[in-house]
Amino acid sequence: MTSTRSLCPYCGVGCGLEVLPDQGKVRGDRAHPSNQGMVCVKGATVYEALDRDRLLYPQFRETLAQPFRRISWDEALTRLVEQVQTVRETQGPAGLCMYGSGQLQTEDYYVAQKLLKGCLGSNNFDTNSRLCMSSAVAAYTQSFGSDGPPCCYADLDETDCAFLIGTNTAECHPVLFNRLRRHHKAHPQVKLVVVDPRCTPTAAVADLHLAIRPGTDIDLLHGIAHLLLAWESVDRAFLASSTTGFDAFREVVSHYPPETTAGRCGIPVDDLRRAATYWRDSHRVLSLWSMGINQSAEGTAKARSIINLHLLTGQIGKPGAGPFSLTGQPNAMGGREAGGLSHLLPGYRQIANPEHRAEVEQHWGLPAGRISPHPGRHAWAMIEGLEQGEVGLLWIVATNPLVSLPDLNRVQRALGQSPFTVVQDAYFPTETTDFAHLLLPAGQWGEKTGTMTNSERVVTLSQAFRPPPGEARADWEIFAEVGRRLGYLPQFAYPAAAAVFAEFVALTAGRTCDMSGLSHGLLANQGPQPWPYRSIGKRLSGEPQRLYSTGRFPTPDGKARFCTRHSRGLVEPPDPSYPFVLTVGRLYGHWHTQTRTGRIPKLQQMSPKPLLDIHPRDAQTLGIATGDWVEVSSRRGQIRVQAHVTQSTSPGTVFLPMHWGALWAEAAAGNTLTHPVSDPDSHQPELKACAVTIEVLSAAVQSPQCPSRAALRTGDLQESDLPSASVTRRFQGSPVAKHLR
Ligand SMILES: Nc1nc2c(c(=O)[nH]1)N[C@H]1C(S)=C(S)[C@@H](COP(=O)(O)OP(=O)(O)OC[C@H]3O[C@@H](n4cnc5c(=O)[nH]c(N)nc54)[C@H](O)[C@@H]3O)O[C@H]1N2
Ligand SMILES: Nc1nc2c(c(=O)[nH]1)N[C@H]1C(S)=C(S)[C@@H](COP(=O)(O)OP(=O)(O)OC[C@H]3O[C@@H](n4cnc5c(=O)[nH]c(N)nc54)[C@H](O)[C@@H]3O)O[C@H]1N2
Ligand code: SF4
Ligand SMILES: [Mo]
Repeated sequence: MTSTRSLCPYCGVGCGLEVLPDQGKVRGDRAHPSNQGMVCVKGATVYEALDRDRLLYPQFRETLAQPFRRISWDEALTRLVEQVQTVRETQGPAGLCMYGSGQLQTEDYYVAQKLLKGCLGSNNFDTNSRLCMSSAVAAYTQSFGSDGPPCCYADLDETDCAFLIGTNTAECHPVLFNRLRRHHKAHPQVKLVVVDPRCTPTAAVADLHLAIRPGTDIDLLHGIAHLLLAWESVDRAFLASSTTGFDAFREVVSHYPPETTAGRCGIPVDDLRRAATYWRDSHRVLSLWSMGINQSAEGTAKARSIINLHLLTGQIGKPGAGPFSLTGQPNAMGGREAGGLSHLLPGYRQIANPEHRAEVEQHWGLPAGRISPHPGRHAWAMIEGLEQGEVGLLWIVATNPLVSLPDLNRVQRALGQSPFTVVQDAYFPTETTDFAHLLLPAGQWGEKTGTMTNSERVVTLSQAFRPPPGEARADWEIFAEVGRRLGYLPQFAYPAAAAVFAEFVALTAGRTCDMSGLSHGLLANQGPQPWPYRSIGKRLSGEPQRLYSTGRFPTPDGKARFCTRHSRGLVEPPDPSYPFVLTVGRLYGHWHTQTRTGRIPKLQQMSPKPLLDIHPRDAQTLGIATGDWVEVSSRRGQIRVQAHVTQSTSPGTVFLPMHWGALWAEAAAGNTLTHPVSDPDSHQPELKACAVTIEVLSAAVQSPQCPSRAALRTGDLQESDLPSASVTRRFQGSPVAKHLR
């Protein structure tokens, strides 16, 4: 039986998979350090989506009103290159945009940076990571002087107090949560605190659940700091040797006394005190956070306020402690390393830094001054650029923005007037392919060899085990071919992905994310490795890697910086016209816009339709029962879904899963309602909160169903095999299984 070592293409836990192509299935890779054989239901079933509704050939149409026609790769690339040239001549490089994804491999990312930022001179490369963890990047960079989560998964086994804020780890990082729960259960003194407006499966097993009002995280965190200072439970030595800005911070948190703070957060003051007591009494505190923190117009300050608590108590750089941002997508981390945001360059470098630009230009064999000194358009600025007629080419790769960007009606109008949109995806149709002029078929997981980095900085080689179907090609190969056709032959003469990786890691030498000792060969032979992994002075193998254990940070003075921002609250707080806060997030069994999970029967059956969670008290006021159709409206649009009356959400807050775009339900996309206002530092939009009103619908408008769409998505669904017995058994025994239906 042949098997191939691979990596789960879903979440940032980064579970190693062993693929058994002969049997058409996968199992957890016991040799992988990050999951040790565990997988969740998404990883276990991923194989099943490989051959469903794939985009197989390049297709083109002049206008969005026309049908697509199949064309050759040669014609597709000729048209693309012609458009690039036209835009360069008429609008300049600033008219060229690529919108990518944390689901690309590092090699894809790197070649795209070289093409856009290097050869074409356009820094307009951004990704869906802008919607995901850019606030964490900004927070680490501002507080520590560099990006990079300082912790590792072994910390989950060693902590005395896990402080989970704005993260539904049980559903979204299930294998990590199981690991944490094992430790929690085995050591009754270990505390698990969950801060979330909803009582999620994560919160359900916590020692303390703080159901704060959406958007009051900074109040809570400053309130905890206030108490720790009042109790003098701070690490004075660490404060003196390793931090700056403490006096200003103390002044800020003096405005957050317990009673006022608890009132603003909507929690009992005793619960606030208890949370602070856990911080005070625990030797090792590990904070985990994700989208409840990052997706906010003050996401950077929220994340930095978590980091503040670690600086205040010296809880960093030691086992079981530290501020740990959980990355969502499988290669969000690799994207950061490769410079995959519009203000970054490879190797955690900044566009704005002239030395960084010069280093990269030299590495790429380009003339000095080629890389523009101005950061490019971030995701939403690309939409604005389309509105203003300043974007002549939008090239969308491995993301489905017609579901995932905020204010979808506005996004549709903007894409509707795009002169030339390329969509490079593995599946067809998606909501976004409706807005494409040119479709390029991409090979996906298992069809291309490349690397990804998970939340704990472990780099894994994901090996191909089958060729791409039809005429699909690896993303990096498509970028390289375009580069060669534009005349950059030496820059894009890669014989294989291994050569791309070799060139990339050389550019990380001496940086925080130093991977200069890694290669595809080494990763294939020795398995996944965490960075830093230098070519000289090789890291100590077998030692969990933590950053900042010396108390020195990569800032000019070597000290970490306190964040001294006050809480501002939500951009769009509820008011009499729009009295509820809508929060949009995830369910265990689905992945984002369902391009894969929607095509896997077992997962479809787990969560067959979108439901709006509403608290019994609110449901009673509105006269809503479970199953009733409701219309949810914001200042930007309406959706229609069935209600699910449940205690799992707080009064005043309703929850909708993000997984149902126009292809999967008639009018249920949460982002029809959300607004695009974003954090000033990270430009991450406030996707977690907008004000809505809810109305019960009459029977006449119930259950809208469009037969063509229903057929489209169910046409080829077949009974599938269940995941392999060992995986299923392990999963059923896990805490997640017990809490998820
Ligand atoms: N099953 C599944 N797993 C996934 C994914 C998936 O699509 N499906 N996607 C992956 C990706 S890309 C990501 S980014 C991660 C996301 O992982 P998570 O961040 O864990 O998931 P979300 O459901 O987006 O949001 C987390 C929680 O934030 C809470 N929240 C909302 N507003 C606030 C607030 O103001 N304060 C606080 N403290 N909490 C708030 C919500 O109630 C929600 O429970 O998941 C990854 N894993
Ligand atoms: N309101 C609200 N909105 C949100 C969020 C939220 O919590 N609330 N979460 C945000 C976050 S954190 C994220 S990460 C985004 C996710 O949103 P998206 O990125 O839009 O969602 P996906 O469904 O993961 O889209 C990935 C696409 O890539 C394709 N694909 C898969 N593999 C490959 C490949 O190898 N190559 C190519 N070319 N294509 C491939 C898939 O078929 C799919 O179309 O949504 C964001 N939007
Ligand atoms: S926890 Fe994440 S990486 Fe692991 S199997 Fe599940 S989806 Fe894949
Ligand atoms: Mo994400």
